[in-house]
Amino acid sequence: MPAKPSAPAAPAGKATERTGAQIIVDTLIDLGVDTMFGYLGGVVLPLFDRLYDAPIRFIIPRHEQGGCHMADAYARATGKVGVVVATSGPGACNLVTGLATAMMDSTPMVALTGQVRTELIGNDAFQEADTTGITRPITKYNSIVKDVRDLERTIREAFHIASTGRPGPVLIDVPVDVEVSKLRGDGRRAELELPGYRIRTKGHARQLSMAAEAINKSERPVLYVGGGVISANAAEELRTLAEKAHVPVTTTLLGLGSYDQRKPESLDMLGMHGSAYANYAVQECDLLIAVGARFDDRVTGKLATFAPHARTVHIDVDPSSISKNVHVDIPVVGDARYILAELAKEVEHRQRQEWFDKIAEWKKKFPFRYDRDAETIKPQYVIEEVCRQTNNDAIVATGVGQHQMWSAQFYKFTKPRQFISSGGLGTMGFGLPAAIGAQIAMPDATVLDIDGDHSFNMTMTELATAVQYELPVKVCIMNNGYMGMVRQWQELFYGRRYSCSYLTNPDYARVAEALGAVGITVEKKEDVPRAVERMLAETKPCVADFRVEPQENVWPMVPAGKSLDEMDGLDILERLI
Ligand SMILES: Cc1cc2nc3c(=O)[nH]c(=O)nc-3n(C[C@H](O)[C@H](O)[C@H](O)COP(=O)(O)OP(=O)(O)OC[C@H]3O[C@@H](n4cnc5c(N)ncnc54)[C@H](O)[C@@H]3O)c2cc1C
Ligand SMILES: Cc1ncc(C[n+]2csc(CCOP(=O)(O)OP(=O)(O)O)c2C)c(N)n1
Repeated sequence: MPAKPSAPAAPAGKATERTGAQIIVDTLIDLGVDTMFGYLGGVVLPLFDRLYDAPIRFIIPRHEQGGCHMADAYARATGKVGVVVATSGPGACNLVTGLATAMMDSTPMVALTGQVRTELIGNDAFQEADTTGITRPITKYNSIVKDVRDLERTIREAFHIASTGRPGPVLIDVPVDVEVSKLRGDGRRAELELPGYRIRTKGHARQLSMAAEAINKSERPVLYVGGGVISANAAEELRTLAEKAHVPVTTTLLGLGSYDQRKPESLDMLGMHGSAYANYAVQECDLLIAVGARFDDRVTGKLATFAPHARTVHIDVDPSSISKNVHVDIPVVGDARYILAELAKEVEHRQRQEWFDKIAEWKKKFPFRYDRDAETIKPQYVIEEVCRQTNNDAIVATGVGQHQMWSAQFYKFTKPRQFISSGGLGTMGFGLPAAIGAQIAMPDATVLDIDGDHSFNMTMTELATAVQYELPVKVCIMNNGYMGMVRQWQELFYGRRYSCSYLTNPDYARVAEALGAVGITVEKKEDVPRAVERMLAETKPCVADFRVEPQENVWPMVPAGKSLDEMDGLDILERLI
């Protein structure tokens, strides 16, 4: 267990009188915060006044949801805690989707919300909402500070909780009277008060040995790797283990980038829209080594028939994740980085020729494919072209839907923190603000938002934010006119009754131009490479509207409730040879 952190001694000169708002700003700076996102309102004006000349870069979105996704993506791109601010009532309520998104995907974030005066709480005061009540189930922890003496410690606790163990969003609600009340000295600083909050990082030595022994004995092992390996910064340790023991690696949607997909051991993504070779390998393996992955139903399909021949090792920092959905034979509770490094010391190299030959056959028979000869623009083609022209090196954010799955299938990721997507909540509208947050974090990187038209519609107003802060984000809209993923389900499971899944879209290039960005419309297949080149060369935010084939489907697909090896679309993929 790591040493319990304590609040550091007060910096010199702080024995003077400070307001709550000043304490917030001083504490954030002391915690290393240099960038924040958020929106103004009456009860946070004291805080914004103190931020006016603070050495913190403040990004104002056009909607609090956008700001929350920006802070989330900033955290995903850097591993640091993302910080978002909102006013009471409507401001705080607008954070709900963003907090739930971060909670589902275990992103370290701190949200600071203003609240009405302490004595008015519960009185239906102007712009009052029960923020802690509303956000309790969608935060790792939340609290309201009613005494300025508790403010600094509570903020320090929030950062500690958000960033340790299984990361997650923490919300601190601060009534405006606490922001303006004055405190001489440092308040009730002492130790962080977190009884019951214990993180196990090292794992049990015996369990570790059992896991290593199981790997050494296995003829057909598979590493099933999730977002936990990325949050643990354990990609290097994963590579060492996989190469040393010679074990194929499949990742979840959120684990993409934790293992270089160009390597021969990579099986790409598994699950509902994962590769056939990953899904078959999981169904036939004799040992499944899950690392920082949570056996989501999009991954397992029908639980009763998931990995039926496998013993299961599960490495996870959160004990409540273990045996939650799938029985685990060898649990190892601890930090993925430490555990993978320890395991690598104990495993032996084995050739496993038969196993790798079988996988090679599946890979040859069922690669991700699409009709390259089609006359229309296939979305997969655009994504492949974007991947080629960015040398597999861009940061890719997405919305939710078919384009998200094609991004996961056709952009080959090589490093962690490169793919930023809402997996657990599946939040349409995440893409553009996420790209903005990532671009703020990584000013020199090429940052793309590969988006669906309807996902983009939800938060496209944030293009104005990208313009204001001169962020060269590139938005590639896979414009099929439909809510494509919904249309696919209606085609396959609702007798092609396309109820309400088609909407009229604006001319996105003109919308982009009106907001001060660059707009490109691409209607012909032969124009795709040049359009991508132009988009990548733009120094302003750029929206490229690719008018893609409207009826394209994502294959393979494990229909909900089916086993992982009962994939639809394999015949279609085979015919495309
Ligand atoms: C339209 C749509 C389709 C989808 N289809 C697929 C699909 O086909 N395949 C797919 O994989 N997903 C798919 N998803 C995403 C899916 O819903 C889940 O979000 C995803 O599978 C969860 O990934 P994960 O298991 O890596 O979990 P995460 O949510 O990333 O959880 C991380 C796990 O790691 C643990 N952890 C965190 N930090 C550490 C640490 N330091 N050390 C050890 N453990 C740690 C956590 O406790 C947790 O258990 C889809 C989503 C959408 C919206
Ligand atoms: C906020 C939100 N509302 C509804 C949904 C349900 N949903 C999932 S995918 C989808 C359609 C997405 O359409 P689009 O963004 O155009 O992407 P495409 O599937 O066409 O690539 C919908 C409505 C969701 N995931 N998020």
